[in-house]
Amino acid sequence: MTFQMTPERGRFVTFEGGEGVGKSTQLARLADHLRECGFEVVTTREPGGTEKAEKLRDFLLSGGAAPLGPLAEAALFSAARADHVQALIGPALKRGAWVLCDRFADSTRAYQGACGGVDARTLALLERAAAGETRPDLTIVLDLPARDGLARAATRRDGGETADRFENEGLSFHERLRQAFLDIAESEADRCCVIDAARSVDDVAGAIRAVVHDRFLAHAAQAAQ
Ligand code: T5A
Repeated sequence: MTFQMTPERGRFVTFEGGEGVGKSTQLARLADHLRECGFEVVTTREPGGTEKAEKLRDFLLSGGAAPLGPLAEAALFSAARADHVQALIGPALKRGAWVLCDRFADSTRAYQGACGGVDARTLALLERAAAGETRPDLTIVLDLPARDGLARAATRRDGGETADRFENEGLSFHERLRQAFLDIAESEADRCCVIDAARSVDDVAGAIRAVVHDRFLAHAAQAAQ
């Protein structure tokens, strides 16, 4: 089905969750589906998405900022986010595109906040400075036991990648992380939707498509009839 209606401002959908839960896989699946529906779709990721932010990504994920502590890391993730929002996400939303982003500010709240100990008020200030009014319309939280996500991430690395700064943390860190994302989803239930990521790629993709159709496309489909 092709949808004729383009919203004045595009839709901003973020994918969140622990390591290896399937965010990149599912983001690509949803992008394909939305393009088949006739929408312009921009896919991107954090940290990264722009040339300057990708440079910060390399530094952060290689562990370069780790000795400075979680507050410095939060500030650098936020600096990358500010450029990303200003140069890529904001303009795309303004012209009516869908933006699908692999991680966003919830990752800072979970990794540097809940797991790193940076206080919520400081993170809220950083979030506001970096993203301003640009907030996700929908956040898909992919939920999977930490051990299973780490095993999936390790399988992906069989291709030759090495474990990054956060994949190297212990299992208890990743279990706290999983709970942190569930807590965020519970506290912002209007924005967030938790999806059981333990199922097959096709089943998870179907569940995400159903949420997106319910939230954004059901009205457009009726209007187009
Ligand atoms: N970070 C990020 C912060 O600390 N603070 C921040 O503010 C931000 C923005 C980013 C790191 O930075 C941290 C968090 C992260 O540690 P990254 O490389 O983007 O690093 O790492 P992740 O986001 O964790 O991405 P991963 O690639 O590890 O995991 P994904 O994207 O969740 O999983 P995906 O799709 O690559 O799948 C992993 C493997 O599982 C398979 C895939 O084929 C792949 O091999 N798979 C499945 N297998 C079975 N069943 C399914 N349903 C499957 N779905 C996927």
